[in-house]
Amino acid sequence: MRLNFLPKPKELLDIAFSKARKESPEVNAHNEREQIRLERARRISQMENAAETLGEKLEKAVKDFPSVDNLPAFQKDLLEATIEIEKTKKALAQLSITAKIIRKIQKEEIKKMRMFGKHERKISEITRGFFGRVSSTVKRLEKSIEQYNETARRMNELPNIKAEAPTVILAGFPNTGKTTILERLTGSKAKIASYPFTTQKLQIGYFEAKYQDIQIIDTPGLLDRPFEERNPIEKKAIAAIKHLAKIIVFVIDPTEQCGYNVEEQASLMQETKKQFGLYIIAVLNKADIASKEQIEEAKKLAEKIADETLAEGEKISSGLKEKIIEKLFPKKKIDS
Ligand SMILES: Nc1nc2c(ncn2[C@@H]2O[C@H](COP(=O)(O)OP(=O)(O)OP(=O)(O)O)[C@@H](O)[C@H]2O)c(=O)[nH]1
Ligand SMILES: [Mg+2]
Repeated sequence: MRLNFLPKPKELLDIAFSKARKESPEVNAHNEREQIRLERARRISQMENAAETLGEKLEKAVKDFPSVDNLPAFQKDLLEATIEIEKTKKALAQLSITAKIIRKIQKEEIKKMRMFGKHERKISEITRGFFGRVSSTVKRLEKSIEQYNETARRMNELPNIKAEAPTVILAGFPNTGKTTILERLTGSKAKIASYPFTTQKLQIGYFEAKYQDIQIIDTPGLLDRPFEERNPIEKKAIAAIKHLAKIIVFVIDPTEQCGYNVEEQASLMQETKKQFGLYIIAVLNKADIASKEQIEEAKKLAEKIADETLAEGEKISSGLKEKIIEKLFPKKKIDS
């Protein structure tokens, strides 16, 4: 769902006031008594109309806002990485209170109008009083509206990830073949999802197993370098991914064409294992162009860290997909 933004206070007031004016235009009666009666009625209806428009807009904004606490943990964590949830809750409360205050002002000023609006000057004075009070109340919403819009913007750009799908995360240095493996597994070009805190895009693909979508996520720029280089937002993103992932597929390039030697690659895998504490499948990729020795050396290092180690390459299948399915849906032992 896409959240709409709220206009700034001044704009909000303009919308409500000009609508009220338009819907209750000036009146012309034949005698003074009638004129006063009509003018009073006109002003009352303007007050009602303006208060209704403002109250409705504010209440709708609050009602439309999904409860952050009900978001799937992954999305909640992503959101928390970029906004302050408490501030958003306060902003929503402020919008809601303001809607109530406006309705209260409306009641008070209409009551005043009915009691004291006996001549033209008094009617204008009460009308000005109403619009003045409402204006200053709405103008105090400046910060809350900014916060509302900022959170709405962040929520609108949360990546469209299936929180309930079994998920595999790809990790490994750049150029080791992560995206290639994602495409091999899913048999399609990866979908690119926006990613709320960096310029990076998540790459997401799916394959079906046991009548379910298995979700594969490649996280360029996030899990492809040592962890000490992370800024606080990236650390939160990693925490978010942790909620989601069941398995890490760590891609190693035994040919070292990616620009990192196998020791460096193994050490990043060790860190990844420590960070996530998840089941790790090491894929020794590019087996079609790697020498036997290169594969052996990478394998020796990988096996010390990974739970499983497979070698694969172009036209060389390692059975990675089957391993993933096996791990996600372990066969239950049947007692006889
Ligand atoms: N020969 C061979 N080349 C491969 C294999 N897998 C990937 N490559 C090549 O390695 C290069 C990098 O592959 P990518 O899949 O883009 O690697 P990546 O890990 O996604 O890289 P970044 O997105 O930069 O992190 C590309 O030129 C691929 O064609 C393989 O199994 N065999
Ligand atoms: Mg890639």
